[in-house]
This record gives sequence, structure tokens and C-alpha cells, in this order.
Amino acid sequence: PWQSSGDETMRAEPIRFTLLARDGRARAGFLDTPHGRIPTPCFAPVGTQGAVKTVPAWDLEALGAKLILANTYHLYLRPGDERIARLGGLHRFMGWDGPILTDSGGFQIFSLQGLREVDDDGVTFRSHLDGSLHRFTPEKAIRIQENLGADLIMCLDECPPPLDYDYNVRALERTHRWAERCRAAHTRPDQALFGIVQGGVFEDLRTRSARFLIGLDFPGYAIGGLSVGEPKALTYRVLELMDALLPEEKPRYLMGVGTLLDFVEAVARGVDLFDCVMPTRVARHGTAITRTGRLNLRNALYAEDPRPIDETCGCPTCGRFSRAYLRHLFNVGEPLAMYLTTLHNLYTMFRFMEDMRQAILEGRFAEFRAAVLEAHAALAP
Ligand code: PRF
Ligand code: ZN
Repeated sequence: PWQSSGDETMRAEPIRFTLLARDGRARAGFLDTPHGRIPTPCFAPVGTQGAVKTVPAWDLEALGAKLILANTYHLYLRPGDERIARLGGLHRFMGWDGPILTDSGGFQIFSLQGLREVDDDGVTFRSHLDGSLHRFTPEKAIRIQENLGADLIMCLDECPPPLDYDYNVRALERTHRWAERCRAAHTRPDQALFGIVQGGVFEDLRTRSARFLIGLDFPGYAIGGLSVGEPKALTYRVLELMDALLPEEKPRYLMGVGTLLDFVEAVARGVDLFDCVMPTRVARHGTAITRTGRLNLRNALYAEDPRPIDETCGCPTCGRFSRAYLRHLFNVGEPLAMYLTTLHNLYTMFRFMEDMRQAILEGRFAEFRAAVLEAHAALAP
């Protein structure tokens, strides 16, 4: 049901990636999309169901969000991708006119408890809402994402346990067949379809996966299957391998990561894009993120603390409210507490990305990284 603009001047590539600077292996650039320019490195907050929880689109703009992630699986179940298409697509539906990325649904389905049966053609699963049966094939995942209309969309993939070699071999074959089918099924000229590299922590499988997907010539590459319980040293080794194999001139997106420390270490290994629920999820449980550690705002320690969460922060929450007030709001269960802490955490992520980007552009990424590592080392108990 999506409408073609009928614009014959639409350029062949829906996105354009411009590398402005490299500093070591770290990269700074721009990713231009039909809904605007994403400065990279970039962190995308997660709006699983078409909303970054508690935060309206005008706040996202004011905080400096450049890219929002939404989930195919959830929006397919409710309110339905065809309904969203009839309402003009996900951008209009969400009231967010900037770039949007949708994940393909694979990861969410494989994270489900209960029935999910994968075969070579696709995956059958029960809705977490009402137990109804559904099936995703690569073609279906693409059709749904075309209906939603995000700027960046993802192939259907399988994210296996990262340390199980035999499982990863089988899953990788399937993920590669699915990538070919996704590519063939994708028709919208105003969306960029990313391939997703899998292969667990295994160098041979990751190499095979990267080479295979590069052969399909996607406009960007996601790195999946990481930060799912494997030791960090292995995550970093896979990222180094990806940096060596993936084409320089295309964006790299590390899925589902993470913390400030994860960002700086992945950027040091050539990653450009990130998404993670962590900053918004922990905010709703009372955890505020700063560059020098986390504060549990529910703690009685803050009951009479007049300081903002972070004295160096320029967010609207820190500009006006004390730790004591936020602690009180959490304590009595006022929903405002979640909103205010989410604003602070997102602002902290965005500002960190901007500072890191500036450091790369000015050739002082090594110093930036060392300072971040030092702050985290000081935190270790
Ligand atoms: N695949 C997809 N989405 C994802 C992942 C993946 O492997 C991960 C793993 N960190 C997060 N989100 N499609
Ligand atoms: Zn703040």
C-alpha cells in the first residue's frame, strides 16, 4: 500500500555515506538519507512500538536525536504495518520527520519465549500478545518494512548463541539465503536495505558472512549476533575483523549496543551506528547515566541532595531539577520521574557521540578514548 512518489529524479542510491575523517580506525562522517543527515558516529534511541518510551518527537529533536529505531515485529502485530501505510507511513504516524531505522523482526522473534520454529524458508512464531500464530519469511519481513517506510531497513536474520559453532554454521547458511531473498524482494527506491553479518565469535564464519554479504553489494552492513553474552574480548576481535573486511565507503551498524564504554571501543574499531534500549530502559528504573558512572536515583543517599544529576550536563532535567526532587518522584511513583530521567540519559548519549565525533574530526580520538577508559577504570570496584 505504500505510495511511490513517482519522482523520476530519485537518485539510484537512497543513502549516501561521506567519510570526513579517520583517526586511527575511528571514523567520522555523514549518512544522508531521504529524511535528513545523520552525523556519524551516531546513537539511535529505541522506539520499539513507534515511541521512544515517555518521549515525544519534539523532545527528541530538541535533545539532538538524529536517528530513531523501531521494531518490525511489534508494529506488525499492533497496529499492523498496512494500517501504518494507510496512515502515510511510520514517519507521519510517529510525528518524526527525521531518519528512521527498522529492525527486521528476526532478533525479536528469536528472543521470544515459547513457540518459534525456524526452517529454511522462514520462522513461525506465536504472538507474545495473544498466542496467535504468525510466520515471517524474508519476503514478508521486507514487505512489512516497505509498508512502515523507514529509511534504513534490515534483512531477516537469525541471531544464534554466539559460542555454539555448529549452530552458527547452520544458522549462517540460512541467514545468507534469507539475505539474498530480502535483496530480491526489496523494491522501494527510497530505502536502504542493510545486510546483517552473523557467525558468532568465530573468525572463519564471520569472514565467510562478511564476504558473502559484500558480494550482494548492500548499501550498508549491520553487525549482528554480538553483545549477547560473549566475553568483551571476543566482541572486540570480531569488530576488528569486520573493520578489516567491510568496505570503507559504506556505513557499519553495530546492533543492540550499548554503553558509553561500548561506543568508544566499537568506534575505535570502525563502527558508525548504534542502537540500544539501555539508556531509556534503565532511566525508567531510576538509573541516571553520567560519564563518570551511574546514579540510582531511588537511593536515600539523594533524599536531600540539591545538585542536579550531573553538574556538567546541559539537559533540561539538569537545568531545573535536583537529585532530591527526582528521588522523591521515583519514591512516590510519579511518572514524571521516568520522563525526566530518560531525557537526561538520552542527552548524555547524544552529547557523548557528538564529542567523540568532534574528537575524531580534530585528530584527538586517542585522548578522548583514554579519558573514557580511565573514568571507567576508576569506577570498577
Ligand atoms: N540481529 C537483529 N537485530 C539485533 C541483533 C541481531 O543479531 C542484535 C544482537 N546484538 C540486536 N538487535 N536483526
Ligand atoms: Zn542532564
